[in-house]
Amino acid sequence: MQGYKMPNEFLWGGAVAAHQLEGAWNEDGKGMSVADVMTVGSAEKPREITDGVLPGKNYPNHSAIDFYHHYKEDIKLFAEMGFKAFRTSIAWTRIFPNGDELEPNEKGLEFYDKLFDECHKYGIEPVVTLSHFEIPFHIVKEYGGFTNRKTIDFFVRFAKVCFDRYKDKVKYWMTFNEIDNQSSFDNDFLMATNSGILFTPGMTDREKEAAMYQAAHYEFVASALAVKEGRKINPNFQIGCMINYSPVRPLTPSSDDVLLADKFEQRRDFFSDVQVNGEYPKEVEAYIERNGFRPDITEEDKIVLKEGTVDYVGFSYYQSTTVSSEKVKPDELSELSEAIAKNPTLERSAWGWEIDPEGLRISLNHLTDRYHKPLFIVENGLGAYDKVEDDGSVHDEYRIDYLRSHIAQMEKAVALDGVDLMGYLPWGPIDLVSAGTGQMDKRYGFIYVNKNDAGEGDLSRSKKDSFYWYKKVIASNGEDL
Ligand code: P53
Repeated sequence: MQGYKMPNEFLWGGAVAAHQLEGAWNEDGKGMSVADVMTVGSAEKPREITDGVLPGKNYPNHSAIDFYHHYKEDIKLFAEMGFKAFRTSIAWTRIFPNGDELEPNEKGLEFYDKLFDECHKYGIEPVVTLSHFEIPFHIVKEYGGFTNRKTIDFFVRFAKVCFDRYKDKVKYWMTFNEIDNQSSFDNDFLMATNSGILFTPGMTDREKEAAMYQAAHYEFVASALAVKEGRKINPNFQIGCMINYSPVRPLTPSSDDVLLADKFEQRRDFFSDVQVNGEYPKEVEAYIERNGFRPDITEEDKIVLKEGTVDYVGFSYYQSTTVSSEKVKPDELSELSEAIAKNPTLERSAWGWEIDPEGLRISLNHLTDRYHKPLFIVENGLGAYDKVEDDGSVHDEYRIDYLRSHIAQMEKAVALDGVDLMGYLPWGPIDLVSAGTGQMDKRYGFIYVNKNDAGEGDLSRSKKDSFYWYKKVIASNGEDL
């Protein structure tokens, strides 16, 4: 398929997160993170979050794909595909094992020195997320995660240490991964991963929602303070926010459905609104007030938010969202997922995620209109079951189809709609542990890793058909799809 050429400096590559591929969960002084207490689940069964690491449970992130010891081999494969950029995160617990120490763990810092050096060896630009679902479990247990103002200081200390150490190796940063996921505040997994919150049994929805607005506020302040510190350390840093973007549409043309879609969007975009504009949007301010949530927001916080706005908007795109006022009336919207209806025009993945390539072009246009900032697609992709043939090959044409159709829409947004896009980093260029289900068999990779949900396999790496296809896309700078 014929595509449009992207600008010369366009960052083609891929994206991962430390806890989903590194393994080595307790090596070289690493502490226990919230990801280390999550068991394996499936499309039907949610992951269990246990109280510490318990015997007899399967915790897939503990060993993952052992990138900690395989990173040289893996980066070499990324280089072979022609990657210009590689997004990963720094595991907070490698640097501050408990989170509240004053001094960092040197061994942890050394690992990322080696990793970033390895990237630069091939001219690959690291793109780094500071907090990607990896908050230290000690902060969760002892401080209540981000419901506690003290956690701001722990995060900012961590951010400063990373900025200082890697100031000449990393230019592109993001503060909190998919900070807006917590808008689904009754989802235990998303609250634990976003904000380090474990709800006590019997907590009401109102209490959960109040906790979410408090935690989100402290994350905004932590993010803004980090941005300010980062600029002092290296004025050339580009520091972005990171949201899980999903354009919202009404199921029918009724005014109630349209208003509901608008309310949904306002409540969901609130997170990036604050990080880009440095202030709360009117609708959410009114909503918080009307519901009496009373988060602790000081005058000093407001100044910090204004001073620490982000340089770009990083986002993941997997699917669009369709809402119906048959599910919830616009004025009664609180937990967002309650409003979601199935879109009858779209196909779904084996995990029920709706496939909507045009939604990516719509997203790029919406975000440009809303924020007037450079955008960066830092996740996109299809989780699928792969079949390994007798000769070891994987014919993943479904993955190629998904990515091709999305890239084609992305290219239209750049070439026809004038969107300022920094790059495209599809999720999981190498198979890794799924965040949502903990599975290995929910695969995104161009590179197959021999390991399954039960943890069996020799971890050997091999190239899928999509590997050769993506290599060609990058070599042609997007023209040859
Ligand atoms: P998995 C929920 C909804 C959308 C994206 O997801 C999400 C999640 C959390 O599962 O996560 C992002 O692995 C996230 C990655 C994650 C990826 O999407 O559940 O930033 O860590 O792996 C894909 O299929």
